[in-house]
Amino acid sequence: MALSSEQTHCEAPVQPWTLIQGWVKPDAAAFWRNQLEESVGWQQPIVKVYGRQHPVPRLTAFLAETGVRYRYSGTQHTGSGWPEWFVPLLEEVQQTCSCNFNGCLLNLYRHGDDRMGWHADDEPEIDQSAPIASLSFGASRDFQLRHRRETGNKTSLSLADGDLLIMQSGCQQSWQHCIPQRKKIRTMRVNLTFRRFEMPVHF
Ligand SMILES: O=C(O)CCC(=O)C(=O)O
Repeated sequence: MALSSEQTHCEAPVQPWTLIQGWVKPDAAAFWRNQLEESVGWQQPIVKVYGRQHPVPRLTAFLAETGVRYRYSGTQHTGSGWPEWFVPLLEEVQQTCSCNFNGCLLNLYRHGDDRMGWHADDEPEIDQSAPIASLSFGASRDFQLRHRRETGNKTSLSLADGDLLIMQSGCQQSWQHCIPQRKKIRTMRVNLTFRRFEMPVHF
């Protein structure tokens, strides 16, 4: 019986991401961490899980070009334009990733109890032909990935202050990721995921 190429090769799945450690230098990272903590309108959305309402275990915000729409944590968010102070950071990320990102989801983990469960950023409004760039400031946190075909096999990256992780196009279709709880961590972390959204079509 002929074996398919998948059966004959049994290769580990390719890892479609690139981690650039220290992409933002420490002084600039301290500046951005403070700026983000103070200038962003952080919120703690409430989500319904098994019929009960729970606050999500972290703070969130959404910045985007006017008109970009994104539904997360049960709520529809609409971009109202990039704040001026944010543009220099956005432009650096766009240049490194060669991608004209039009939205950014921000997460603030106040301490190690704050976390994010397993998921993929594969919602229909995200342009899956574009990369997703994840920029971290503050406390180092483990970022775990697992392939959808091998969910018992986890890869863990430590994302530290100033690190830029680029998840290439296609990553979200095959891989999931999470930020697990780490009880011993007492300091905060801010993470920005830059994304390219499809613009709504108006008739
Ligand atoms: O905080 C992180 O590094 C991950 C954020 C994330 O998974 C997301 O925004 O979808």
